[in-house]
Amino acid sequence: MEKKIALVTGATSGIGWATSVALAQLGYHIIATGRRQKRLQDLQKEISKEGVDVLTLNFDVRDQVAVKDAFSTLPDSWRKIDVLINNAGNAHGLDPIQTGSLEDWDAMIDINVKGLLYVSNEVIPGMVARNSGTIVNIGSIAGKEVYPMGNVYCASKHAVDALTKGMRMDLNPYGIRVIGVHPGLVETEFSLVRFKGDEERSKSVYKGFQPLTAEDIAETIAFAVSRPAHVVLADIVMLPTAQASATLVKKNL
Ligand code: NDP
Ligand code: 8X3
Repeated sequence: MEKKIALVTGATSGIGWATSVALAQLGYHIIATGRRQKRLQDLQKEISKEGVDVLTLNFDVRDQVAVKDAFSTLPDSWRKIDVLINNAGNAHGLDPIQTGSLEDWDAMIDINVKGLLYVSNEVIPGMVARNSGTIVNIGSIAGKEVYPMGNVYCASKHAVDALTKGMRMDLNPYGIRVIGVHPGLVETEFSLVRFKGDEERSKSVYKGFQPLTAEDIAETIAFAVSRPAHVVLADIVMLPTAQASATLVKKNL
């Protein structure tokens, strides 16, 4: 088989880690990216068991220069990226708009929106030149609905949804598939980051019902990516059965 390469951002944890493993199991060679170098090394060890090659790139998606520099180090044999998983992202805080922190707002807009664009900007020209490729943008139920105190996080994920649709239109002439995956509640490090390391508060988000796992999402991404070239699963909203909307979750507490 011709070498197929998938690049996953935010591969050091949660959905990105599980997706890197799932795509390796499909035979993709993996470019795993994130800020935590030790985690990237651990992932590299785990994925190597699947018999594929793994290359790690250590950069902060907020840093435009660092993104460019990281891509410039890619050896020629790793430049033909077939699949891009734009996954890096987080919520920072859960506060009403009147008391929200500017630092949190900057983080969410810079990482979830601008970071996704910086990475896409490095990968899309190659896909266009080759008239092929698959891009998966990880949005959220927060990109389909707004919930109290979700304000800026929801705005950032609505932007991801808009960019997904825009990419699908602009890249349509080149046969590039663009897929939006919009999960509801998935138990990862997401809430730990949102609540700034408060483990108790973070665990309470997932109490009383069965949340999705990172592997549930990864399995769906792998399924979408592995459809025949003429099929695009354009817009996937994936919720735990206990969740009916962004705010309606059946909990047995
Ligand atoms: P995690 O916190 O477990 O993972 C987030 C990943 O993003 C980490 O690998 C982290 O890597 C990376 N990341 C964060 N900030 C940066 C940055 N500045 N530069 C580079 N990488 C960064 O959360 P999830 O796996 O749950 O989140 C993955 C995606 O899924 C996000 O886009 C999130 O918004 C979305 N999502 C999550 C849901 C959930 O309920 N968990 C539901 C819907 C969507 P590192 O810190 O090493 O840089
Ligand atoms: C993560 C899901 O509902 O916590 O995007 O915002 S939610």
